[in-house]
Amino acid sequence: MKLWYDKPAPDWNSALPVGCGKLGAMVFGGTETERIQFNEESVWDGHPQECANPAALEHLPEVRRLIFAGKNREAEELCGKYLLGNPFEIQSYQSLGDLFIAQSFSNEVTEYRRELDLETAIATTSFVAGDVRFTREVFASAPDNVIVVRLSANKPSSVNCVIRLTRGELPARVGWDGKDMFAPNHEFRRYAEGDDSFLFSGQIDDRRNGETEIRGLRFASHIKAVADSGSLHVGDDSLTIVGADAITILLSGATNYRDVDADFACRQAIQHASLKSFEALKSVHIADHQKYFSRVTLNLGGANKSETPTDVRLQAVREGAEDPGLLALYFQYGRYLLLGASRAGTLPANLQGIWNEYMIAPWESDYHTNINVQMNYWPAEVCALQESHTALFDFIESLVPSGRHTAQMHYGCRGSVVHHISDIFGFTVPADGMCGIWPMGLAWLCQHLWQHYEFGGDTAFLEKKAYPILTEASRFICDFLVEGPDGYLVTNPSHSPENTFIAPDGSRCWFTYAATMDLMIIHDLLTHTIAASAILNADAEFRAEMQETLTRLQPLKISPTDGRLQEWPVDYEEPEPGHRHISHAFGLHPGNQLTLRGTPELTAALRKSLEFRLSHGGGHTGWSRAWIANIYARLEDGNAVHHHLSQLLAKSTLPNLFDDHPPMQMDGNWGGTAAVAEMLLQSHAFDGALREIHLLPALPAAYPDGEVTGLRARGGLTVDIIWQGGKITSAHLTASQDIEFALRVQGEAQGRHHLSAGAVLTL
Ligand code: FUC
Repeated sequence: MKLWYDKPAPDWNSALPVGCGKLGAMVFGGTETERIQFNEESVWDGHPQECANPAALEHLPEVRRLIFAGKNREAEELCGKYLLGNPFEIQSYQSLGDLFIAQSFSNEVTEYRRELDLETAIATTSFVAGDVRFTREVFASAPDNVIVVRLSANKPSSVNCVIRLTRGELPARVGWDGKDMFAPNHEFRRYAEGDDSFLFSGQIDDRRNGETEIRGLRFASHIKAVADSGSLHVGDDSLTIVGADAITILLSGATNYRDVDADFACRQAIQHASLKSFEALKSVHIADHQKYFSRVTLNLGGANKSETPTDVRLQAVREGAEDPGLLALYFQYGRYLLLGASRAGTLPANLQGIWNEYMIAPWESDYHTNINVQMNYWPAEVCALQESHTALFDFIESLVPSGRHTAQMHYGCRGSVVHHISDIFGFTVPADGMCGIWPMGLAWLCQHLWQHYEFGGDTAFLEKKAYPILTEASRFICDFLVEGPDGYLVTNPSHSPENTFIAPDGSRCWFTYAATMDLMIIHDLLTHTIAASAILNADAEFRAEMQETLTRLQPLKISPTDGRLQEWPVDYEEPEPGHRHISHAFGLHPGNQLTLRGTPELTAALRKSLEFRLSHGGGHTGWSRAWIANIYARLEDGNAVHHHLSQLLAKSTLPNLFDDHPPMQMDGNWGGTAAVAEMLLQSHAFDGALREIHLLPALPAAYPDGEVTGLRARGGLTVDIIWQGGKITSAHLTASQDIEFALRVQGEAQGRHHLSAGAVLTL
């Protein structure tokens, strides 16, 4: 379980990530110049502000009228003018800084290797210069809240180096919008402290549009070097170490986002960590990481290629080679990355997880709620990282008050709403162009709260955390729905994420009513809120209202001309038939309104829609490809899953195995990880029926032999499976609570089973 390379990283996309949820770093592994670019999760430009647009509500009735009258283009003009928030943009998540370590060697460097060990969460670079072997270890410690860098050598007094801590110093690189992606907008001071420390401290200058007051976050980063023998010298710009046996550098980072003084927080973290030896820091870190990471193991068979560098293996896959071991590594890397980007009590993983080298990142490295942030957490429950999932729940909860205000101001609705992008300052209004007018973000996010309950069975969590949010989202939906032309309840305005259609007058439009994805998300949300209110025996009246709403919801439609599941209520022509979003697949995955056996016609129609998308170039972004793999897993087509996962590796994966949207975006990693789990285990309760646990539902022929342990199924089961020659040979299902379920193995029904808490079913 190692990613390894025989050369230093030429760029960020080859550097290796470490992270502990709050702090993250990218290790380049340069020999003479080591660069460690680092992040702290809350280093965001911007500030909390009123963004609701008072004009929105006034124009909503006219927008609705025009859409129902088939005047989609006219409606769109009004949407653009009046329905967006004010302001209708968010600012970027930023890099915190860089640590540079300069070492000079008079001899040639040989025996170079850099690696990331997923089991210890340590990035190690080692090489020989002259007759000395140098080793550098880097890890991000969650228990100690610091990044630890250790430089050592196998001969005494050999470590000489100059360490610099800096921020935003890199040469300009211009992004797609013509802006310098590295240009820092900060007030900033760097200085040495004491005889072994260096720090920077400053504030993000977030003044825009004539604002005079700086309201940006204050940030800080401190380093302290602890040398084993040798001498340590503090200069104006750097720390110099001469003749040490080894040195340990402790690096901290913080902002005042959570009302703490950033400098104080850094100083405190370093003080605590410096009470421990390097070995103690390391063993506490490894134990903490392994507590989560080692819960799941996976072997997909194939030749052992661990002696081949990871980038060489990836290149071979790009050229068509089969490498099941690389996919297993990619799966575990997805788990590693989620642990690195998201822990209980942290902010959730953003578009780049926690790793971002820019000041103005692609898409601001934000929270996109029309698939991306949800995909980040698809593997969380099934892959036994449920604690990481809770970071998302805290974030969702934090958006509810602002979403309530937006619901009132923009739609005159009760409840709470989130649109398609957000930041850490409670942004919930429509933004970022027409595709921002999509009030389904919170409704979709609620699926995650319900899932956490389904997997873990924690009724206190359901009652205290999940249900209040589900209710807020459901109230908004019940108020937002209006009666459509066929007498059913519909959303209006409505659009299918980021996709357009050709209206009858020939114009290309975003908005209609009742886009299929809206209907599916609403079905998902209301079904779960109804179930939750029944379990908790709460709000009987509202439950009845939701039940009534569900029965009156516009039904899904199959095209009478080509048999595809329609993306919109009208069978519009599509200007971009290979569009990256496959939003009308929501009902099959990640929802379960459609199932292979429960809704065969709709599911077959969806499959046609998917095939149509693919035949027009669909799946061209990493996350889109990953989603398609998940959808095929639900369609129980293992060979298609294998094909799309291979394409994900071949076409959308960078040398450090980060997903390449392009550019780098981490949702594809997590979507791919989830797809591997989805091909091995599914667990659904369809339409209120008994939960079905399906072992190896979509095993590809390419992985005839393998073993997985520790996957989680809904209903509180932990599942281990061994298969050989394409057939299951044994399985253990361990129950954490009483459960009655229907068992299915590789497509074949295997009867009903009952397990009491603690019992194991052995096959
Ligand atoms: C959605 C996607 C894009 C990209 C962006 C961050 O808008 O359609 O492909 O992933 O999110």
